[in-house]
Amino acid sequence: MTRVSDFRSDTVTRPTAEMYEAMARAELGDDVLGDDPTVNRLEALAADMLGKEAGLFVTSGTQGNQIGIALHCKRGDELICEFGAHTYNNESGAMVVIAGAQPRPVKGKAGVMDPAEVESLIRPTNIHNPRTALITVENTHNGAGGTIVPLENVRALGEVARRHKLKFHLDGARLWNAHVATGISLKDWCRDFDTVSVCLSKGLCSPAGSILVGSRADIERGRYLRKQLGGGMRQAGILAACGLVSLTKMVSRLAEDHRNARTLAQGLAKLPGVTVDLATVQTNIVFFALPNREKELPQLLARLSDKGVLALALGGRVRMVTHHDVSHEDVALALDAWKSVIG
Ligand code: TLP
Repeated sequence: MTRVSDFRSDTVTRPTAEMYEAMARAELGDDVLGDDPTVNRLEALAADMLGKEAGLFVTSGTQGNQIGIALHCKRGDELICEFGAHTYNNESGAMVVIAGAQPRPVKGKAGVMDPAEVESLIRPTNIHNPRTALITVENTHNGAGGTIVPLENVRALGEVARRHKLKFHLDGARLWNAHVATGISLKDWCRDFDTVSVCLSKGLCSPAGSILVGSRADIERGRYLRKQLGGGMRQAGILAACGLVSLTKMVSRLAEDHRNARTLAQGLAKLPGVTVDLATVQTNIVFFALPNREKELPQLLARLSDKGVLALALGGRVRMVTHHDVSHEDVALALDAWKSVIG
């Protein structure tokens, strides 16, 4: 069988051997009744690591974000988010359906919004306007290429939110990568936010699951919303056992993924007709373009796949993501495959 190097996402990883063992040994209960000890441990650990009062194990990053948004926005409220945000572009319009909130996107630079611009978009109170209720940030920013939203920017946006009594939510699906790349503690990254959603299945090898953290009161209400969304899982300790391995063993190794992404990006930049903005390659995501060959992308990716390398076409560009299950050799293989496919 040909070896497959799957760079489509850091969600494609399989559970590690330690996770399979943890699943087999996990102490279980019924989490809807609140007595699954493994889920309770995971929620408490995540809350502690991120510096918040409480945590809620949810099915996915989308569910974590949407519960966060629904906690802070009433029907008809508006939230300010970055133009390329996952919550705005890739969550199937959920904020409109679930919270009933409408987005006010702001075009950022590499995913970073200008605090003055954000502040200028906050609606004055009158009967014509929707009420601005929430500012959201995505860190790292997937659509911008895994870029890090700098801490000073987070602080400045948090300041705007507080000044206008708005809530502040972080889509921290890949906050781990920002933490490892900068050395800034998770607690520091989370300090300004009311709620933070983090993923266990992106880069950290868990098969499923995310955690929403925040105040005890928000998380209590979040538990109710999770039930409404059908996210109440019973012996969820099976999954939480993997989550505990993710949080305790899998975070620091992300540095290796970052090194592999850099090698991949530098190699791609040397190929004829490939455009990569190396400045945006800050963590584990590489976006690149093949100018004037956008229409050929499906065929090029199919030929790449015949060579055992998988990548994704997103918005006219190619995205490749490094993770636990692709090695330095896979990167070399991918570069060779691209070389021959590009012709
Ligand atoms: N992102 C997926 C795709 O949906 C694009 C990926 O392969 O990167 N926030 C961010 C920043 C994300 O990148 C994702 C997943 C989510 C939230 C949603 O997580 P899930 O898929 O668990 O709902």
